[in-house]
Order: sequence, then C-alpha cells, then structure tokens
Amino acid sequence: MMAMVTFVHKLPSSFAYTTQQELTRNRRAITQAPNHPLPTYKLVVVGDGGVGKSAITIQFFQKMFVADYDPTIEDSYIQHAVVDDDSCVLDVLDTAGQEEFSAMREQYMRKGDGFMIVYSVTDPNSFTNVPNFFTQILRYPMLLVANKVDLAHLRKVTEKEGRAMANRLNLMYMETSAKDPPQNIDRAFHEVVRIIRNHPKELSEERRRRRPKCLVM
Ligand SMILES: Nc1nc2c(ncn2[C@@H]2O[C@H](COP(=O)(O)OP(=O)(O)OP(=O)(O)O)[C@@H](O)[C@H]2O)c(=O)[nH]1
Ligand SMILES: [Mg+2]
Repeated sequence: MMAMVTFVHKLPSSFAYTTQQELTRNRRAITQAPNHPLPTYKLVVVGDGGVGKSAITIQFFQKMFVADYDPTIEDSYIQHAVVDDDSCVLDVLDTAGQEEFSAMREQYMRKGDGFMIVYSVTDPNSFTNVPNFFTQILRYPMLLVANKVDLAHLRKVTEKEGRAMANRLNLMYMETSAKDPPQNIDRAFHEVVRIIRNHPKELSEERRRRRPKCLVM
C-alpha cells in the first residue's frame, strides 16, 4: 500500500468554507506535528450524483465501502499521506452531484489544487456530463475517473470510450471501484498529487487568466 495513514479527520459538511477559523486550527494541528510544515494539497471530487464520489473518498480515508446512497451536500476530509516517498496533507472536498445542492460549485472550482472528475461506467449520462465539469473547473490539474468497474454486467461506457474522452480533454484516465476489494482508489488520489506536483504553477495561473470572466450558458 502506498499511503501511510496516520490520521483522518472528517469535517462536518457545513465546515469547509463557513468556519474557516476551525479549519485553520485543524490544519495547523496537522501541519505543525512535524518540525517543518507539510505541503497541503486541496483535492476536489466532482461528477454527477450517484457516481460514487463519496464511496471513493470514504474508501480512501476510512478503508470501507458505503453501500447506501446518501446524497452529499458537501464533506471535507483531511489526512496525512506519503506519495512517492514525500509526505503531504490531503485536504479533500467531496462535492454534491445533485443539482439542488450545487450552489457552492463555483467557489470550489476556484479553490482546488487538483480535481477528480468522476463518472460511473454504468451511467452514460454521467459520462456525457464530463465535459461540462471539465469546462467549469478553472484550474488544472485533473484526473478522469471511471468508477463502478466491478459492475461489469451493468457496464454501458467502455474503457475505450473513457480513454477517448480522456485523450480529447487531455486528461489522465483511471478505472476504479470503491466496492471491496477496492480497485485503484489509493492510486487515483496519489495520481492527482503527482499531477499537481508535476504541473508548473505558472500554467495554472496562465490558464486561469485566459478564462473568460463570465460564461454564457
Ligand atoms: N458496485 C459499486 N457501487 C458503488 C461504487 N461506488 C459507489 N457505489 C454505490 O453507488 C451509490 C452512490 O454512491 P455515492 O458515493 O453516494 O455517490 P455520489 O457521487 O457521492 O453521489 P452524490 O453525493 O449525490 O453526488 C451508493 O449506493 C454506493 O454504494 C462502486 O465502485 N461499485
Ligand atoms: Mg456523495
């Protein structure tokens, strides 16, 4: 296993952007544990409702599969991790896929250091929606995640189609299953960290500057 998990914090959903003071206090407790502060990467998990964003995130942080579907409003998780021998803090925002909870979308699209765009291979609509999430995200880096690959008999979006979409959008692609035994869950989070680490900061800034100030939908 690549991750050395030393602690997990699940922050209540209202916590992430409303009680900044508490978030800062929590983060300080984590980053001040070693003698020097660790780099913190803010990862944001986006995608349609029901594709498995929470299941993926909870499998990564708590090593368990949540079989029930409880639509998310917004949840944050913080955890120490070691990726390629380098320690860091992962601050992960599990977002709402359901439209009625999507009011915070614009804010978190601006705040992430890295994004996972998740779709379900059993849900073609979630696949069709991937480019919408792509164009809403104002910052690279991103990883395209095809989830629920354990449901082979229900699969409607092939690996070939997934890879073609990733190529078209110039994204890395990974197939996952949050169900036990999990497939590629740790690898997906670690891959986003790698993409962030390898991505020149100036490019993100440049890309953001070039974005139109308002989008006509
Ligand atoms: N078989 C299987 N089921 C999964 C997998 N990932 C998620 N599920 C199930 O799919 C349903 C929805 O998963 P969630 O993780 O809640 O979906 P979500 O993307 O967080 O949905 P919202 O919070 O509404 O955006 C749940 O019943 C999960 O148990 C997977 O990899 N395999
Ligand atoms: Mg969820």
